[in-house]
This record gives sequence, structure tokens and C-alpha cells, in this order.
Amino acid sequence: MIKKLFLGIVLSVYSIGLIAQPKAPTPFGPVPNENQMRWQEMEYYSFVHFSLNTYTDQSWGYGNEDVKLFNPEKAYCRQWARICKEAGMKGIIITAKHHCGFCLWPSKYTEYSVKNAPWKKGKGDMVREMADACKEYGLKLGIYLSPWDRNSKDYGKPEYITYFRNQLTELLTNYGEIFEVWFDGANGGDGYYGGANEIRKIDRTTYYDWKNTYAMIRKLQPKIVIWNDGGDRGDLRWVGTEEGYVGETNWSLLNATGDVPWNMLHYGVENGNSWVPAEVNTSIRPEWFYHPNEDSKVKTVPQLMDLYYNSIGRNGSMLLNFPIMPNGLIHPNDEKNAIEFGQAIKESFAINLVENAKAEASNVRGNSKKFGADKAIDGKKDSYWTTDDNVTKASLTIDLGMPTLFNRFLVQEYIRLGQRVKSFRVEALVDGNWKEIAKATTIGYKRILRFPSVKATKVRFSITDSKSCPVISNIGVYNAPVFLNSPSISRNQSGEVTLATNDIGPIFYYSTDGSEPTTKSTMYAAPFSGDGKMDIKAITYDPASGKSSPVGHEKFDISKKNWKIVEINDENASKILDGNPSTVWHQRDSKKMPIDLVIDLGKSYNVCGFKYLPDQNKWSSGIISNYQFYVSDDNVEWKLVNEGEFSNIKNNPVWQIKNFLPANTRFIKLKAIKNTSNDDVAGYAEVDVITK
Ligand code: FUL
Repeated sequence: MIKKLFLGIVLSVYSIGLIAQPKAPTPFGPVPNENQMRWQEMEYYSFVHFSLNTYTDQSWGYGNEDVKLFNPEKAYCRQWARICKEAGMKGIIITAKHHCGFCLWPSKYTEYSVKNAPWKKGKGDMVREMADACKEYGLKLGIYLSPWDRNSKDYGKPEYITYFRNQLTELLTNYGEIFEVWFDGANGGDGYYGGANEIRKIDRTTYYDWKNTYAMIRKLQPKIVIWNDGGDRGDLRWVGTEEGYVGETNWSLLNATGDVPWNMLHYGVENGNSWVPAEVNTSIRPEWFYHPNEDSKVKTVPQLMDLYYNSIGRNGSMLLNFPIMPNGLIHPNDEKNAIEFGQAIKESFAINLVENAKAEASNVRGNSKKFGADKAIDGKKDSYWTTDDNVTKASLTIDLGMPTLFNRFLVQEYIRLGQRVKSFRVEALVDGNWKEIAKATTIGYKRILRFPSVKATKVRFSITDSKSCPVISNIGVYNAPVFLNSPSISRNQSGEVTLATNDIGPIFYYSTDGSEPTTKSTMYAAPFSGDGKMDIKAITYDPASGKSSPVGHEKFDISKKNWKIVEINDENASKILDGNPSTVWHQRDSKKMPIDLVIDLGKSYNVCGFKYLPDQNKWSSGIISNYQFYVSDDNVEWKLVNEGEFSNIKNNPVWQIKNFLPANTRFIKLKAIKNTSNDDVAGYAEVDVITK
């Protein structure tokens, strides 16, 4: 009898315990759908830019380029897929049609496609080959289809929307599963348009009728995510820059309606009512399409690592572009750096020093094991540590067991229940004292913080503010290898060359004859003078680890010592010639477009090109988009030697390089015809010439 009573008490305590098991938190605010979740977990994938521009050295084709130019002679898509796979990527988005309108697949609806190119005698289909290569390498396929079409005679008319949808239907029907479709926001206006050669403006908010286009897409590809910048938000958003970073504060939210200004793209909207996560798109070279003069400008492993921390490490995905060469291959420099970068990521996050360590939390939801601190470090993505509903500040302490060296902290929210955390802090127990090592704002799907190596016995992660009870699915602590950045190399107007870096305690070695620098080359002590044409290569070296950076490379043309900006009485104008990309000078107020900049080179040179770097500042102005370039011997009679547009300069404000037939000249004139904001300001960070 007593035994029975005892058993009864035990059973009822147990079942009360069961009943008292706390429920999981309810979702807070918008949450990702399954397609967005699948996409988010891909983290890292690539773009390939390949079109007629590849053969004309352009950034944007005008729409009249000859289809006969398209004739890559090598094996291509399988090489791209192999490289992407080896680099650790999960998918490839191919530029099926860029702004010039040329189609990489034999579309039924236009003659401007591979079917009229000499490539494979018009029988080729690059999208098919890409789809097959992706399948072979276990990658997902994505499609870039430019809404702007500078070839189509119907662009700007309602008929074009039918054409656009027909093409989309071909692409989303004939090539298997598509994980993402990418609608570039660029709408430059002028183009060939079937021979009309005119400016066509459309109202971006209504012209494409995205609502119905999206419905069609989702029907054809139910598992797809739609990328669209600005106001036509699909499932993903642009981050407002093509330089490869999203805001440190990054909410995966926007409002479903209304304008989306730059700060919303870059930081998201804290209380937005729609889940629209950030995709960080950037190119492995300065430009999106292949230009031979960028072969030495391929981003290095440390630069790519920075991009990684500034995208994936800030709750974004990373979309890294490969420009394809005219022969149809990715350049060996790009291949090498991308694969080494993939290895560097693996190496950095190989060992989670806290996986299955001992952990305790200041609060655990209903004191339940199901939501305990250990769930954040059990290596499972579907378990999590969470607190009672009313708790918005909480901490979790992990015991490392012994003094352990680390320099990275990774944390993930269980975003299926919404993005909640507004701020947090990381501390380390060093020699018995707690020391703050990092603090940050949002977390989201993934946040990674970098800090100088610290040796500690415990780590404490404290959420200092959250919209609702925090839900943390994963924490990682790592000791990542250090990757040194190559030094920047600059030369001022008087010919003084300076090497610099942001890394701590650097030593530089350099060469001036084009040879590869090693620790046996000249050691850099202070700025040195170097006039005239120069080819400088330099490395950063860390004596403690014995490691060197990748080689930094800069070529300088003729000396600017005797250059003068003509008829300008503003000493700040010399900033155009100071060799420093971060200083800028503007012509504004009294001037109206077109605005001239005349430079006296001091004597006559055989000039065959010029370079223009626009304002690099965050709130830049006066970015010239359309120009003419003149030469003269006497500053009276001028000869036009080059004109055109600096395509995509607004989103990608890199050096613009234009070549023309050599001309002997002492004076040069850069005429700004138009800028990207359609006002009367012309800004210049640097202007330079290329001589024979
Ligand atoms: C930009 C385009 O204009 C570039 O040419 C490139 O395709 C890039 C991905 O998007 O806005």
C-alpha cells in the first residue's frame, strides 16, 4: 500500500513535470520562409559575368555589338563549376542576358543570341552547359536576367514585358531547378533599341509589373528566391554597395511597401514587417566583366577574408563574381585566389574550441533541459538555448577547461523564430579577471566578430538588449590564422612613393623592376622618391609568424611633377593629382554641364589613354558618367580622341581606364557631359594619363 502510494506520488510529480515543460517561444515578428531559409544556409555562391562585353572590353554593352564576336574557344562551364566547388561555393548565377540584350541561350524570341554566333556554329547553349556542369559538381543554378535590354526594339513599350516574361519562362522551364533569379536594377536610358539609338526612360515602379511577373516565377519555380534591389523587393535585398560589405547592424527586415532608401538597404529596418535578408554582391576584380588590365587587380586572400567577415560574418550571404575571359575560362589568378580563399575559410573555422564544453546560462526557459545553455554549443542547428519570455538580457558562460588562445567569436540566432537580438557583448576570463573583448549589435542568421588573440579560461556571451527572449542556436570560438594584407602603394605629385597597411607592426619589402619581392628584396624604411614610369611590387612581412602577404602591385606612368591644372584658382584642385584616392576636388556652383578640366602636362607626351577615379567618399558627388576626352598642343585647338560612358560607375566607383590611338600632346581636357545624379557637379579623386 505504502509502495503504491509512493509510486503514485512519483508518477504524478513526473507528469506534472511533463505538463510543466515550457513551450518553445512563439515567433517574434516576420520570419523567413522555407526558400529563404534554404538560401540563407547556402551562405556563399558565385556570379559569372560573360557576354559580348567580354569581347569589347566594355562594362555595359550598348546593344549593337556584333553577335559574331562571341566565340569562346575553350571548355568553359565545367571549369567554372570545378573552381566554384573547390572554393567552397554552393551555387552559380550566370548572366543569361546582360544589359546589352545578348542571350547566352538560343531564345526563341530574339535573333540576338548564341544561335547566330560562330560559337559551336550557332548550336551552343551556354545556360544548358552551365546547368549540366552545376549538376555534375553538385552546385545549384541561378539566373541573372537583365530587365533593361539595350538591344530590344520594344524596350520601354508594353510589348517588351511580354518578351521579358517569355524569356523568363524559357529560362525557368528548360534548365531544371533554379535557386535564385537576379533582376539588376540598372536602367541607364540610352541604347541601340533595334537601331533607334535613343534614350528610353521607364517608370521603374510600374513598368515591369513585378507583382504578376513574380507570381509567374513562383509558379514555374516554387523553390526559387527572387533578388531585386530597391522598391520591388522580392525575397532578398541589395545592400546598397557593390564593394562587398553590409552594415554592422543588419536586420533581415524591410517594410513590405514604401521607398527603400540606401540606409534601409544597408542596415535593414529594425521593426520592418517583412523578411528580406541581405545578399552582398561583389566581384573578385574591380569590374564585373573581364578586362585584361585587371589581371593584377584580383582580390587577394586577405581582402577576400575581409569580405567574408563583412558579409557572411554580418548576417548576409556572399555572392562573389568571376569575370570570364574571351576564351571562355576563368583567369588563373582568379582561380588561385578563390581556391586559397576557400581553404582559408575552412582553416579558420576548422576547430570550434567550445563545442560540447561546459556551459551555463543566467536564465534558461522554464529551467528546462530542452532549452539549456549546452544547446548553443552542441553542433546541432535545430536545438537552441532560450530564456523565459520576459527576459531580454541574459548571459551564457562557457568553460574552456584551460587557458586557450582564440580570436574569433561566432554566434547564430534560430531565425525560424525571428531576428531578436539588438546588442551583445563578449568577455574573456584572463588571469582571473573578466575582460571585454568585443561588442556588437545585431546577430541574425550568423555574426562573426574578430579581435586580437586572447588567452582565456572562460568566455562570457551577454545579450544586452533583445526585442524578445533571445533564441541562440549556435556559438563558436575559434583561433583563426592571421592573413596579412598586401601593402597599398601610392605616389604623390612630387614623386614620393609610400607603402602602407592597416595590419599591426608591419615590415615591407619591395622591388621596382617588376620582380617578385621576397624578404631578400629592399626593406622599406620611409617614403622614397621614384619619378617617371615605375613598376612597384611589395609585400608585408610578419617576423613573429614568418608569414608574408600576397604581392601588392602598382604601375605608375609619367611624372606629374610639372603638371598644372589650367585656369583654376583653387589650391585644393591639386588633390586631383596628389596620388591619394581618398582626397577629392569638385567643380560646382558657378558651372553648368558640360564642365571641363584642363591639365597642362608641362611638355609633350605620346598619350594613348587616360584614367579617372571618381569621388570615393561614402556620400560622394559629381561622379562623371558621360565624358569626352580631348588633346591639344597649345590649349587652343582641341582634338576629340575618345568619348563615351563610364558604365556602372555609380555602383562600382573604381578606376575608369580608356584607351585611344596615340597622340602627341601637351594639354589634356576631360569634359564631363553628365554625372550620375544629373546635376552640375564634376568631382575628381584622381586623373592620370597612359603614355606609349
Ligand atoms: C550592376 C550591373 O550594372 C553590373 O554590370 C553587374 O551586372 C552587377 C552585378 O550589377 O548593377
